[in-house]
Parts: sequence; structure tokens; C-alpha cells
Amino acid sequence: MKKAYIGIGTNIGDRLYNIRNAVRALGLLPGTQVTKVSSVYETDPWGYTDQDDFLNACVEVETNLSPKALLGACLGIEAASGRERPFKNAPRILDIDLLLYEDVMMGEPELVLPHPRMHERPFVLIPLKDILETLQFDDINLKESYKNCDKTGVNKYCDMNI
Ligand code: PH2
Ligand code: MG
Ligand code: MG
Repeated sequence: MKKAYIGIGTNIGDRLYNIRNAVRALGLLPGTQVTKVSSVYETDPWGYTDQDDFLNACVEVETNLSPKALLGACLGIEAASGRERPFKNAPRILDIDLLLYEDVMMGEPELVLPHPRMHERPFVLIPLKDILETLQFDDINLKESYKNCDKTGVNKYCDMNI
């Protein structure tokens, strides 16, 4: 089994339902278990700011799926929830991003690991810190990014009860 870390975000509809639904669906993937869940955070929109606040969370999974198979499965869960992609950083029912997969580094058009923008994103770093003990992978120092990130727009919303 391989360990992977996944970020979940939503700012349309019943946001807490959407997060819980994503976590449940991840746990139902073949050869996959959800092994840790972060708290749920309410976060200011980042990037395209003229939209409603998000709920964000992160989970750890143990999986037999390859990185690309896991990514494909995450995109499938998004699509099943009704996700549309009208423009970059648009409001979304559900976004499921593969952040880290073991210590795999890859840069292919369909998948870059670690996630290339996670270091800049408090809404990823803060929930990830709940579940990732070391925050330190060989070439990417997440601990520094976490220490330096602006924490003002990320507020604990609730514990994840799944
Ligand atoms: N996702 C984005 C862009 N902006 N802002 C917040 N607060 N949370 C997100 O999940 C998010 C975002 C693109 O994936
Ligand atoms: Mg995203
Ligand atoms: Mg995404």
C-alpha cells in the first residue's frame, strides 16, 4: 500500500455534505482506505476572489492505485458530483487534488507531483498539517511554507465526522 495526501475543496451547495461525500467516495475506491482526515476549514477564496468562501480539508489514503489511476479516480468523483469547469479557479461543487503520493516526483501534462501550487496555498497547508507529521519531503520543505503562510483567511469550521 502507498500513502497519498489529497486536498478537497468546495464552495457551491451544501459544502459539508460535499466534503463528506468526497471522503466517503475516496474510501470506496478499489484497494483504497482513508487513513486520516483533517479538520474542515472555512477559507477565503484564493486566486479568483469574487466568489463564496470555501470549505477545505485534506485526507490521507492508503492505496494500491498508481498515481495516475488515483488522479483519474479523483476526477471521476468530481464529475459524479456535478463538477463543471467554466473557467480557471471558478466556483466548484467539488475539487479533489492529489497533493503528494509517497515521495514520487513527476511532471507530466496530466499530473505533476508534488502538487505544484500547494506551497503557496494556506487552504492546503493548514489542513495538511493536521494529518502530515513531518511536513518535510526530500526536496520540498512544506514546514517552511506552512510557517510563512498567511493564516488569517483559514478558520476551523468543524471536525470531520465521517
Ligand atoms: N481552489 C482553487 C482556487 N482557489 N480558494 C480556496 N479558498 N479553496 C480552494 O480549494 C481553492 C481556492 C483552485 O483549485
Ligand atoms: Mg484545486
Ligand atoms: Mg483540481
